[in-house]
Amino acid sequence: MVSQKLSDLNKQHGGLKIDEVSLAQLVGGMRDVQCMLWETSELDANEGIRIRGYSITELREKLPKIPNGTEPLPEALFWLMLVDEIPTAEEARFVTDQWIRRSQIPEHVYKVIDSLPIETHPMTQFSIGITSMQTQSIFTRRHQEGMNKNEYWNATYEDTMNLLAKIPRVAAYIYRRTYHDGDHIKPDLTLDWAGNFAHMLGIKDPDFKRLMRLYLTIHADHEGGNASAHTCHLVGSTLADSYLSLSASMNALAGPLHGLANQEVVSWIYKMIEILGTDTPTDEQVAEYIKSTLAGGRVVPGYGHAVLRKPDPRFLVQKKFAEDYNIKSNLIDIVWQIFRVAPPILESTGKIKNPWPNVDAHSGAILVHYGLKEFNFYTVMFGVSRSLGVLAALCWSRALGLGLERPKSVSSEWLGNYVQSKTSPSKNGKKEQVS
Ligand code: NMX
Ligand code: MLT
Repeated sequence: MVSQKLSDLNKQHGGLKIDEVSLAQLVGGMRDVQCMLWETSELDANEGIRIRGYSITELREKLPKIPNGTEPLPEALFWLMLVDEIPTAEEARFVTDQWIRRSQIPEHVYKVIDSLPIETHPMTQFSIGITSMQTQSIFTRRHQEGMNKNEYWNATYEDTMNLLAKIPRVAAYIYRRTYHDGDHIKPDLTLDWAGNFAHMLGIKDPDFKRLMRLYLTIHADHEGGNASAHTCHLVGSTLADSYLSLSASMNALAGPLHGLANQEVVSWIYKMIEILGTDTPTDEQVAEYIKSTLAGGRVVPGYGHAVLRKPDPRFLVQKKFAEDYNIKSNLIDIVWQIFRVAPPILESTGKIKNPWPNVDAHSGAILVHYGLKEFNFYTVMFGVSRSLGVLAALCWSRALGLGLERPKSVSSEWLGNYVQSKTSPSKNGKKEQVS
């Protein structure tokens, strides 16, 4: 068993050093420091994400689909993350059925969301909606009843399954409330998880259901260090249940340097179109716009990454989807034009480590094509998908019995003193060097 193996490793080799931390890493957001366990995926700087060993291209190809379907089922990805095996079509169907059965939302959740001003950002509504469902937590109830720690995994699994079943409904409710005068669409219980989400959003094109299957698969997991995953892990490590851990995770995703970038990309492009007065700009005009963004001390949204050093395969697979489904629009052309024009400009700054697009550079333009134009909602869609990865990982953290996360912090004064102690002459007259 994985948990036994881990505990044996820890007992026998607990003192083994697996990484070091430099001062720059401490100050600079802990890039690359290997200090957390995450079972479901691993990120390679050049190859991109592998979920249980499978690349984005392999997932698109190998995961089960609906009968005669073309895109992977996110249900199947969830099974893969949890079980470490690609499920059969029947096994994926089992997950779909479970989520249909568990999808009823308590009435008070709608009331909580409806009590918020209509202009409340959809991510805020989403986070509050998830928190308000915490009344349903099996883990928290059983913990109060004195649950044995060996049962934590099971209670977390039940909460996770209940929560994932409900997430698309909450998200669609927020969308229809905010942008369609509360004209809600009943779920279609014959559909798969992503297909039903597309249906409840109210976009009728059958290809949009296909897009949602792919979209909800590719945004699900990006190893453990990204802010939404790490937040879920940290909050979960206090034995907060799946609901509390996920809503915290969604608050991290709502930041502009993280998931909100998908919203920012589209609004940034629209601003360019407005300034230039054309949606067919020349390369020179796009280049000028990028340079003016940089000169204004702002980031170019959708570009750069804390780990990746090549174009994000999640960007490339969305480009491929647009090509496969023959999706054409001026906005998509601009996204591809920026892909051509931006990297050399970003590279020429000499400081941006990755001049290539990330997942968020492409997603919005395809959504606009299908009529989902309200870009403030885009991060909620990312969040629906990210729920799969962070909650699968939370189940694993419980199964492995991982403890409270609590790193050591130091002050800048401590750091200054430490540097001095390592670099100033010691008693024997020699300088100690920091390695
Ligand atoms: N535009 C302008 N400047 C950038 C960009 C960019 N796209 N990317 C990095 N830089 C700057 C960065 O701000 C930093 O500047 P300074 O030294 O003045 O503080 C410098 O380049 C070095 O940063 P890196 O080490 O290359 O990147 P880091 O790991 O610090 O940050 C991101 C990673 C993703 C936060 C950064 O690339 C960024 O802000 N990108 C734009 C926002 C975005 O697309 N976020 C979405 C990420 C994916 N997701 O979904 O979460
Ligand atoms: C993600 O999907 O979480 C983003 O690409 C950010 C990251 O991995 O750091």
